[in-house]
Amino acid sequence: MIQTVPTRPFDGQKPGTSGLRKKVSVFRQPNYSENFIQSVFDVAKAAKGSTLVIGGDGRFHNRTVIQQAIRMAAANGYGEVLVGQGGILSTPAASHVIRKFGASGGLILSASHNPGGPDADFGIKYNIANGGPAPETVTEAIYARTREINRWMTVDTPDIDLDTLGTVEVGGMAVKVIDPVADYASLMESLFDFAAIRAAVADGFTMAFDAMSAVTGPYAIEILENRLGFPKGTVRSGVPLEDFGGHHPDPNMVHAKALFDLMMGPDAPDFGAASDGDGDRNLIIGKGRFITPSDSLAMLAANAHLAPGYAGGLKGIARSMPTSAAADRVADAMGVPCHETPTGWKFFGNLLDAGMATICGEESAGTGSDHVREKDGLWAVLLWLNILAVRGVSADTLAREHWARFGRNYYARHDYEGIETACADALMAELKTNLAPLPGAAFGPLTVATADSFSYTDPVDGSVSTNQGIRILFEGGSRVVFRLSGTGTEGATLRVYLERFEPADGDLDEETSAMLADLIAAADRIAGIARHTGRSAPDVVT
Ligand code: VG1
Ligand code: CO
Repeated sequence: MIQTVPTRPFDGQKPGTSGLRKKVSVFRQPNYSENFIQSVFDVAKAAKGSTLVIGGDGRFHNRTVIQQAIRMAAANGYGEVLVGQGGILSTPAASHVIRKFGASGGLILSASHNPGGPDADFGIKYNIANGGPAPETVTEAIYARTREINRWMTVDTPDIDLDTLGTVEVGGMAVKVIDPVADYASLMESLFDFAAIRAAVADGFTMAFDAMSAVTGPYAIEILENRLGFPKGTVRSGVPLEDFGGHHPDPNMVHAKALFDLMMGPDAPDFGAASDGDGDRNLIIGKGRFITPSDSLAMLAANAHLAPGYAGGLKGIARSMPTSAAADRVADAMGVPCHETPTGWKFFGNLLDAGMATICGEESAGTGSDHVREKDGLWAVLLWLNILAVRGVSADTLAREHWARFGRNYYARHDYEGIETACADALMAELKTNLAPLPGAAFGPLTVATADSFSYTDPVDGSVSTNQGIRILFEGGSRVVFRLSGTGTEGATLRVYLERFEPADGDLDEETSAMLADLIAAADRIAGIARHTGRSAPDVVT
C-alpha cells in the first residue's frame, strides 16, 4: 500500500560539487532525507518499471537511508532496485553497475573523503543513466523541487536483509542484493594486462595499498591480492568501518601520512597507493617519489596505450581548470585535444559520452576514463601497475623521464578551512573586482599575463557555468587559482592552487615548496588572504 506523507518544503541544501552533503544530524531530522530522495524521484521521472541502483561507502547512517530509499523507490513506481551487499558500492562500481544493467540512475550515499560517524558527515548523490553525476541542470531542478515539495511517498514494509545475496520483493518491486565487487573486478580485468602485473609480482614487485578503512577494502583485496597475487597484507585497513576508524578517509599527505612515511623510508615497497571514502580518489607514491595528481594524469595519459583497454590511443584528455597544465603538453604531443572544465566530475560526462575525451583528471586526486562516468581510484592504481609492469621501470624513473621530455609543473594546493562564509565571500568578491588592472603588474620576479574569472561553455550541450574560480596566469606559464570549495559542511574553505612550470631544460629536481615560494607570496598580496581570513598559513597543503 503506497503511503503519502505530508511534508514542508525546505531550504539551505543547494547541492555542491558533488551532491548533497551535510552532517549526519541534519540527515536524521524527520523528513530530511525523504524530502531530498523524493525530490530526486520527482525530477528524474523514471519510466514505470525502471531500474534504480543504490549503494554507499558504508559510513554511519548508510543502512538507514538505503532502507528508506528502497521503500520510496517502490512507492514511486520503480520496477527493480539493485543494491550492493551490506549497502556497499564504491562510487565507480555504482557507475559501472548503472551502465551495465541499463538502470535509469542511482543513489550513491557518501560524503567521500569527509569523516564518518554520528557527529560527522553524510551525503546523497544522484547519478543519471550514463552512470555519471547528475549535471547542473538536474541538480538545480532537484534543488528547486526541494523548495516546493509537500509530500513524499513510501510503502509500509519492514527493512530488508542487506547482507544476503538474492532477490526479495518490496511493495511489488524486486530488490536484488548484488555482489558489490564482482562486476567491477571483471571490468578491471578487461582493461588491464593482469598477466603482466602478475608476472611482475612473481618477480618480486611489492606494494602497499591503504584502503583507509573505507569502501575500497573489499575491492582491493579481491583484485590486488586474490587476482594479481600480491601477498596477503598488501591491502592495509581493508575492512570498511562506519567511522573509518576515526580518521578522514582522504588520501593525501596529511591523512595518509603513515603510507607516505613508509614510502619515503628505508622499508618502502616498490609502490604505494591509497583511495578515499567512496573509492573514487587515488594517491600514488613511488618508492621515495610522491606523484602529484596532476602529474599522475599526464603520466597515465602518456603511457595509457600500454594497457589493452587503451591500446588504440586516446581521443582526448580532459582536466579540471585548477589541475596543472602537465596533461596539456601530453595532449599536444599526441595531437589530441585537452579540454579544461570546471571543478567536479559532472563536467566530464558530456565529453566522455560524446567521445571527445578518453582520460580525465582533477588535481584533487581524481583520475578516470570512459570505462565509467566517475573518477576511479583503483582504476588509476591498476593503470599505474600495468604501465610499470610493462615498462619495467620504477615510478621515480618514469616521473623523471616524463619531466625530461615534457617539463615539470611544480604544484601545490593550499586549503584554508572553516573560515567564516562572509570573509570568504568578501575575499572572492574583492578579488573579482580587482582583476582588470592586474595584467602587467609585477609581484617579485613574477609578472601577471592574464587574470580572469573562469567560465565554461559545455561544447556538447552549450550550457554555461560561470564563476568557476579566479585564474591569475603569469608570464612563463606559472599560475595561481582561487576558488571556494563546494563540498564542505562547516563554514567556507578557500582553495589556493599554485603551479610553476619549468621547461624540460630547467630545474627539474627541486623541492616543491621552495619552487613555489614566490607564487605563495604573490597569492597573498593579490588576494589579501591574511587580511580577509586572519590566517597566516593554510590548514592543509596537498
Ligand atoms: C572537491 C575537489 C573536486 C572534487 C570534489 C568531489 O570539491 O576539489 O575536485 O571533484 O571534491 O570529490 P571542492 O568543491 O570541495 O573543491 V569526491 O571524492 O568528494 O566525490
Ligand atoms: Co570521493
